[in-house]
This record gives sequence, C-alpha cells and structure tokens, in this order.
Amino acid sequence: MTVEIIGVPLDLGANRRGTDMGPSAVRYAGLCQALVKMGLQVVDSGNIDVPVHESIKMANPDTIFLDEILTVCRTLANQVQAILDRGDFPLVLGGDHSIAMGTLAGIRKSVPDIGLIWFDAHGDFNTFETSRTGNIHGMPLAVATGRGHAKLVQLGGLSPFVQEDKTVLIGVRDLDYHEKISLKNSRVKVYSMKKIDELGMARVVKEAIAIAGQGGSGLHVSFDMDVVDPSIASGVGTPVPGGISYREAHLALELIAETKMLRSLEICEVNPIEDRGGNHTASLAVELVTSALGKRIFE
Ligand code: 6HN
Ligand code: MN
Ligand code: MN
Ligand code: MN
Repeated sequence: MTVEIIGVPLDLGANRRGTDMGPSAVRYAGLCQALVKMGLQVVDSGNIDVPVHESIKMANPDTIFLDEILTVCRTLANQVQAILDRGDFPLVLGGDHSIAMGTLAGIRKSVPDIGLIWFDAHGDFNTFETSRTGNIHGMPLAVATGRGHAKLVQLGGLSPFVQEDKTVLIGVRDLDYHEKISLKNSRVKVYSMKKIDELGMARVVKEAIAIAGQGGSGLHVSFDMDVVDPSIASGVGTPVPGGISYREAHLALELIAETKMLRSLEICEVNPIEDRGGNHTASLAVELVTSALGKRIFE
C-alpha cells in the first residue's frame, strides 16, 4: 500500500481566506518525511488546480462559488477513486471542508459502503436554505448524506455518498439553529463535546468505530482541525472554544488506526495565516496523520 497525498488549496467555501495555504503549510511541517520515517511508501501527487478567489467573477451570490467548488470536487473525486481502485491510500489535504464532497463522492465509487467518522467543531450539515453564511464549507456532511443543492448532491453521479446510519460526527459544539434540527432528524450519530466530557474520548471513539465499521467495509476519517481546541490549534478558519485536547485528538486516531480499517483520510481547514507564533497547527496535523496511520507510542 502506498499513501498518496493530494493537496486541495481551496478557500472558496469559506469566508476567511487562508485555507488555500493549508496543503503547503502541512507539507512544510514535514508530512512526507514523517510518513517515510514510519516506513510507509509515500507519493505526493501535488495539488489540484483551484481558481484564485480574486480571479473569479461570482456568477450567483446566492450560491457562492458553487460551480468553481463543483469543478474542484469532481477532479478530486476522480483522483480519490483512482487511488482506492489501485488499492492505495488517499491522504487528502485541505483546503476548506467543502473538499469533503469531492473526497466522499470519489470514495463512493470505489468503496460504496464505507463508514464515515467526521471530526468537527461544527455540524457541516447546512443547506443553502438553512445556512446563515451561505458558505459551502458548512454544508459537506449534509451533501454527503443526500441533502442540499442538486448539483452538489449529484456531483459524482451517485447519491448519497455515505450511508447515514454508518456516519458519526464527533466533537461538535457550534451548530446553527436549523442545522441542529436537521441533524436531530437524521440518522447521523452525533457525539457533542458534552458527550466526550461525559463518556471520555476512548468510549466515544470505540462506539463510533462500532457504528461506522458495521459490515466491515472500512472507514474514512474526515478531520476538521477546528475540532481541536483553539489553544493548541489556532490556525483554523472558524475556531470555537472548548475543543478536544492534544491527547484526545491523538487517542481518537490511535484507536481508529488500531482497527486497521482506515481506508482513507482527509485533514482540512488548516489556515496558517491565522496561526499564532508559528506553523503549529500544520505541525499538529502532521502528528495526527502519523497517529491515524499507525504510529505507536509503546503498545
Ligand atoms: N467548517 N455553521 C457555520 C456555517 O457557516 O455554516 C460554520 C461552518 C464551518 C465549517 O468549519 O468546516
Ligand atoms: Mn468542517
Ligand atoms: Mn469546522
Ligand atoms: Mn502557531
């Protein structure tokens, strides 16, 4: 198995600029070297072409950069599908979280019944109808489960991208009003920060693995760096206080790695221009990838 890195320097789905520099920041923090050091085979396939914000005339202010994001996601979907079809491991670097629509649309075509574990401070369960910002990075989980703009939902030709009863959301602490209602009415299993505090991360993740891993077709993890507390991951676009700790983040991914069920991984929303005092958030992202890919402390 080869780990194939794809960068998606997308910031068109978010208000705050800078997630377009995420892939670069994570590479600069030593991603490749860290994986090679673990004995993994790594290929870096570079970045997907993303139009620059300033160079685009927005066609419709009601659906912000919809067509541009769609084009990027379609390209990403094809690449992810091809990697999985070869038996390799896609490692997707965002970019704002809109990229998850491309990643999951691609996975859908190669591993149709994969389970999904989504780490996020947010629900990403908005549609253009419920969103208060209109930003597409607040919508990808809804789209993946078949909710939202028809062009997004149909971007890979097959909808939904994931089975809702094998979809788990971990770490949420900031939901919009209608987004929350829609999540409650769904079959997505949600572990809020309150649940993590109550039950502990180990139990939460073990339950998540049991739910998403049903049927044994493997797991995909979509990891929004803003799930981590902003005191240790300040370099994100939409920070929310009260996030998971350094060890909780590692533990979650270590437990997932132990199952040997992880088929693909996406790390997104790294925004180095918001990072305080250095490239810390990207460095943490690199560390977390090594945990997800099986780095052991002692065990
Ligand atoms: N993310 N719920 C807010 C919105 O604009 O819809 C925030 C979304 C943040 C999305 O961090 O991936
Ligand atoms: Mn997100
Ligand atoms: Mn988020
Ligand atoms: Mn920093």
